[in-house]
Amino acid sequence: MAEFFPGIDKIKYEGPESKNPLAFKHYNADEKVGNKTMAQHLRFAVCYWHTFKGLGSDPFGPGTIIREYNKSNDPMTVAEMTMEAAFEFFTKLGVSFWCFHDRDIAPEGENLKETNERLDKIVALADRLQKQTGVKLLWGTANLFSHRRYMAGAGTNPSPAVFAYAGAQVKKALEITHALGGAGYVFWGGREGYETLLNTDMKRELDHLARFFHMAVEYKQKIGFKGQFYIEPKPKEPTKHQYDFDAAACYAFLQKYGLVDHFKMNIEANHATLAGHTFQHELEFCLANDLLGSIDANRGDPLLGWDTDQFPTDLYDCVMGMYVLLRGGGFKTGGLNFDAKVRRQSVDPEDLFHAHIGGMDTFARALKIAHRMIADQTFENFIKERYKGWDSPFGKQIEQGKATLEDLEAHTLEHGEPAVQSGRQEMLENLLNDYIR
Ligand code: XLS
Ligand code: NI
Ligand code: NI
Repeated sequence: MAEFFPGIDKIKYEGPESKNPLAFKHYNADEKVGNKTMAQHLRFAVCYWHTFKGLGSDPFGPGTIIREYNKSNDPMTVAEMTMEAAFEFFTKLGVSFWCFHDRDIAPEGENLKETNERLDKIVALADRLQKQTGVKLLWGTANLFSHRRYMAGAGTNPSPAVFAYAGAQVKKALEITHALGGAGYVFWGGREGYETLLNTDMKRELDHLARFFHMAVEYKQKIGFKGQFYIEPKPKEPTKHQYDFDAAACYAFLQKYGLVDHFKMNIEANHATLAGHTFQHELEFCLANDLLGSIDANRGDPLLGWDTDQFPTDLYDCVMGMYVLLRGGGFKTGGLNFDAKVRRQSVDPEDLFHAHIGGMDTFARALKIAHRMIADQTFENFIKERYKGWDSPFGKQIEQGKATLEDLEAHTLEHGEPAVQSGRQEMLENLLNDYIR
């Protein structure tokens, strides 16, 4: 088999003192943090689309990156070489999982039948490589946003014919995810949104999207696919108004349409910031509502207002993310998928390794820090103390729904002006910085 990343060996852990850029300084797969190894906690996944199909194009110019595995005029040969390169990369990097869209791994044919035959061929190769290497599928998904037929959405398209095409595509994507033993399946609403209400029936589109999800749930059950379904919120891009704006909007949608038992969230850091939230906020909302599922690890740029999908290197943000995740008991079916791309000038294959090593090291540090924060209960104890009034008989009465507005009035008349207490934000921020060393 050809080697696509020659000169790069399996990436090793060399410890924080190492100066080798192609070694881990913090991620030590088998090292235990609490009762799980780092690998078990973090469940890193490499995404197929940015890492192997992304070539650095932007709105101002085509790709800048030339890869060996693209050097053929036959699209199926390219697909096969890319799959081989991908598994070489996963193995050398030492990740346990990968993620893909149907259209990342195999090119579309002349019609759906030919497209599905192409998929089957590549899936057979992926299956073989998974077995050879032990790398597993974290989740699969369908690309319902690139082809022009989906320009007005897939499950929300004004045309039932497009809705049907998308359904057929999801049917196949579920089958191949199942065949590859996927631990989950993601629905990101690529173009499920709108540009102008002058041409959009919002209510009808939302009803249709719910139907679409119900059909997917039914088919999942029919074929016995046990993987977790996730919705991935994003507020804008590509459409101006995405229906899956943030975790709260998705939760409202799932509740209204009776879908809440079938989905968790896949939270992407850069989507959270696009929605005007922090990564931590989105995860905390999921924790509060039993929606924690999986994570698309990346970051935006505070000076750029779009989904820049950069590799996560901001330790502070990653600590806050891990702090929520660990408090929620960690990943079950999910993992940390690097939905991130190297910059346009990072044209060497080696840059892919630097990018992932940096992201993995950052999350390994964040894991250890968050673990210590929780072991010490520093912030939890502060919060418990701050809310302790609610544990009094009066507080309990309210929480249990046994108090009326008249009771509140009587309490206030008796006790007078409530005492105020400091929120101690600066002290807590200083304490947090003591952990992040
Ligand atoms: C795009 C999304 C996409 C999903 C999978 O912004 O992050 O990559 O993760 O369709
Ligand atoms: Ni994503
Ligand atoms: Ni994204």
